Amino acid sequence: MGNSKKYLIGGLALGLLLSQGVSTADAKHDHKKKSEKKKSKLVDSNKNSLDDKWERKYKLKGKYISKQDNDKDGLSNLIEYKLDLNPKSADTDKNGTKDGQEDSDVDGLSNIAELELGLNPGNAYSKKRDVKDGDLEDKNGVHLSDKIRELEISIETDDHEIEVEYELKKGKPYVKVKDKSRTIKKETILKLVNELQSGQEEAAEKPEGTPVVEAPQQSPNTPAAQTAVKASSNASEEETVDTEVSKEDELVAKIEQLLALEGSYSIEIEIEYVSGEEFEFEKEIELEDDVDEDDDDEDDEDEDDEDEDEDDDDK
Ligand SMILES: [Ca+2]
Ligand SMILES: [Ca+2]
Ligand SMILES: [Ca+2]
Ligand SMILES: [Ca+2]
Repeated sequence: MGNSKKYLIGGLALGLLLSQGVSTADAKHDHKKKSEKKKSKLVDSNKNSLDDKWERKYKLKGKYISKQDNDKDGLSNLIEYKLDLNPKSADTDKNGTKDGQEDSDVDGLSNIAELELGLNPGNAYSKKRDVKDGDLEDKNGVHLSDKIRELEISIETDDHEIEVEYELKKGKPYVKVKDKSRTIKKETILKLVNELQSGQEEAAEKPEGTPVVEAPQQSPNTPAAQTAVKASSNASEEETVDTEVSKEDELVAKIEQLLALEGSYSIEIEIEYVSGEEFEFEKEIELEDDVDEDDDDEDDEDEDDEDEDEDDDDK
């Protein structure tokens, strides 16, 4: 079933392709059909680059609607039209990923990131014919798909608060720091982002690389080798989980070191990569010196015991 459908579509595309150049007895008929199709395909009476039919379908009116973002998903109506998305739904396919963070052309970069980087979100090879947009490198040799698009960090210590915002705007980094202790510089945040971007690559390659390194010493045809491969693939699953957990700790450690944080603090982090991948967590870091609740707990227990004794007396 699936296969025959595929062939049918393939045949149709080929037919269209041939009808453009080859002159046959049917050519005149085809041409008429084609121009009719073209006519009904794009009528743009208010010249805003949006098809009238499409505007009617989504009840969008006015010359200037192409630049508007009615569903607040980060994509203008014109981009939604070009990518065949719903301009009135922030998550067209309802998979939990907003249209802006979707990767419509599957090149490793989210739609919104491509617009920020001046690339075409509808073409996986919009810059170089043989390099996918996500595999392009920036001037520091970082793959575009590993880059951070947005980073937000909030830190609360005993005596001050820190708010950090980093964003790629038109391909350029933009940093905002609110720091009551006035010790954190924008350069520090840029350094942090650079470290996170290069660390991202290592973390992603680790789980895939491990089984390949462990397996090759034995001949792959022996049962023992097959077991070994099986075992190591199981191990890599566990490792993946471990990497996820330690990624948070690694990140906190890096931030603590770079921002020279001391004592107990709470931290909230939100990262969105250019790939559309999002990462979010919060953590409380408590120094052992600051934990003095043990005495209080013991007191509470004593009180509880007394209460129970009293109850017994009453009965
Ligand atoms: Ca939109
Ligand atoms: Ca949308
Ligand atoms: Ca979606
Ligand atoms: Ca893309």
